[in-house]
Amino acid sequence: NSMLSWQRTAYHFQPEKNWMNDPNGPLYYKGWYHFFYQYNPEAAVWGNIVWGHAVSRDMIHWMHLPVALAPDQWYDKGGCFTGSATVLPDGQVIMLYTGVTRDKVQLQNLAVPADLNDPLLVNWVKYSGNPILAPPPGVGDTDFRDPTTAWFTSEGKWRIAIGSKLNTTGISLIYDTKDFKTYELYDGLLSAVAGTGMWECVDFYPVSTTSEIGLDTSVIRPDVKHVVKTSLDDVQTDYYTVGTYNDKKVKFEADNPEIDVGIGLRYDYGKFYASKTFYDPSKERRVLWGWIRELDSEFADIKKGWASVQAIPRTILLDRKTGTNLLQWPVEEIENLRLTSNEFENVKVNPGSVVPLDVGTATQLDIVAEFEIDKEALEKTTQSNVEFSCSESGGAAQRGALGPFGLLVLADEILSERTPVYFYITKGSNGHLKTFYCTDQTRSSVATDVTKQIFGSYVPVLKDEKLSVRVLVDHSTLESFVQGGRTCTATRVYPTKAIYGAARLFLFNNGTEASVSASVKIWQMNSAFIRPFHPEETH
Ligand code: DQQ
Repeated sequence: NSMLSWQRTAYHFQPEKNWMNDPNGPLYYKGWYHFFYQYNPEAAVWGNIVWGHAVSRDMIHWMHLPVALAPDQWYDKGGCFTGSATVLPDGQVIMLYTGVTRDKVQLQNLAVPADLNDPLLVNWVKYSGNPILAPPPGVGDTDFRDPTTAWFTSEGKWRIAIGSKLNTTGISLIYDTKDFKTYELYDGLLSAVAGTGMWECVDFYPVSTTSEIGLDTSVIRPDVKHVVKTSLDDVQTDYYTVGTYNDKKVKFEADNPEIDVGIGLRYDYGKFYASKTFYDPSKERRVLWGWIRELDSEFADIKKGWASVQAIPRTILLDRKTGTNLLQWPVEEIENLRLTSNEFENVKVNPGSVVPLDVGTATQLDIVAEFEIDKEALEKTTQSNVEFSCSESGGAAQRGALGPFGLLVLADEILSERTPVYFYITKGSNGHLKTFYCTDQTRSSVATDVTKQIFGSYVPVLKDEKLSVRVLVDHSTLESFVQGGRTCTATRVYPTKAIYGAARLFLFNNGTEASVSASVKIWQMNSAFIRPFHPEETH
């Protein structure tokens, strides 16, 4: 086990051992952030699914708690699958989750805290009337899961959505309830998109069009838009769309049907799945949790004794400059882990060059970088690589006129391992510029049992904006937030040489025409305390 311990992260949430997947039921209660997650207590592979539970004051330092929900009833014998929390105005906490029977039938269930006076909500009670919902007629027994947080309707009821599919159309069913025990199926769908397959972990929430304040799930006002997110089972990818919700018609409509949920925007262009938001009333923000899976082999996971991490929770806002996409940014508390910093200003990186950034060990970093491309070269360049896409390109080794340029993270001194994270600009014959941000893992590790892809996407860059990126490096976990969080890429890398004191950081420019000027600030990051359950510590 210890042989592979360098891959363990220092400030991303992980259980002490074994398998973890989806985030479940995040909530804020009496000064504590609660985080639950799909967990196999017995092995580093998926199975025996229970709800792991941890609490935190700041979503960075954690204390593990006993398992909150385990399969001990006929309706969840096959596993306690994903679900969501609703904190009611009177303080009651409602947990809805999917139970799977021995025969794999998916049923919805209700659980509540055993003692609302316990801020840690250690013990949970399953409702005696469970299951509260079975697949309705026409819906497959194995296509009915992951209830959302409830929101309040103008008729004075609570409403939830549940993901499913009809043939190959992904759908979200709608139920109304007064007491969370009995439900009415609405005979229409919140949303449906042909060809997207099974919708897992549907999420639905409002975002403000006028301020940077996050909103409680029930807020319906003229100055909000709504977001629907779905996790597409077929491609294991989270898609969202921004649109309008009509409470009376119980209908969500995407602003742009061409980028409807499941076919347009992604939260993240790396490996980030089964995500879920919650409203944090203590800081008036909406926060997104997402699961980053392993990209090494199952054999390696078993050997190292654990699998998966959670992404750093992200604050979610509507991008009011574009109006069409969200902005995601690591919660501000992560900045409390920042230790010493190094700053490099206006470093010139010429075409075809690599520049070391001497920051010492480079395995736990928070990097903020800005790039300016030489204006003259930018103008002189004629048409260049209009058909570019990160995943279908040759990666950082493929030279264009205006890129790639960016950083080499988790690199060793001689670059036998390195993960380039970079911008790439294309230019149309009409002079139109398009910017991409990619993460190239093809040279990230000499290990052979690792999936090595090139991730990334187009990113909107508005007039007068500099190119900017924030990169979190945490051993085997890498997260990028581009242009203030317009596009993100979370992934896992498995260097064998670029570890601990041997890991280095570089700037690079593999473009052929333009030099770039880079300004970079780099913080060493402290490790988070993620510790076992000590009840006495909380009094
Ligand atoms: N994971 C859970 C399901 C969900 C899927 C089972 C998404 O409830 O649909 O572990 O990763």
